[in-house]
Amino acid sequence: MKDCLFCKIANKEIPSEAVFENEDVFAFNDINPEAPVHVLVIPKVHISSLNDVNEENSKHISRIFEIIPEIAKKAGIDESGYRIVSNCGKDAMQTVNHVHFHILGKRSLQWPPG
Ligand code: DGP
Repeated sequence: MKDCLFCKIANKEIPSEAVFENEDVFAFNDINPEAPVHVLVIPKVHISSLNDVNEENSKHISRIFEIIPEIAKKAGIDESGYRIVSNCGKDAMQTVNHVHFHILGKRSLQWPPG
């Protein structure tokens, strides 16, 4: 999608610190890390939010979950643990309208989130 920040990051029009890439998925370090490990994982195709996941595009989301263990292992958080977050919409404070999954780790995380 033309004016989408994360489409531009996935297309390398905007630089990022990439940590993983395959034909469907791009993962990069969050610009404002909330934990020592804070990676964002996105589908390369534009899907605005979790509300727009459907039977046709859900394979791009499942690809993300196939590679999360690999990213976690590479980041050294597979054994200590980590949290996956996807903010959807206003109340959850989604700020970028391209579905993304935060991987947060390497510190003790609180529950419930604010
Ligand atoms: P959310 O609030 O769930 O929509 O999270 C969006 C995240 O995206 C937020 O943690 C900051 C991150 N972010 C925003 N702009 C950029 C950027 O240009 N580069 C990178 N690497 N991360 C960004």
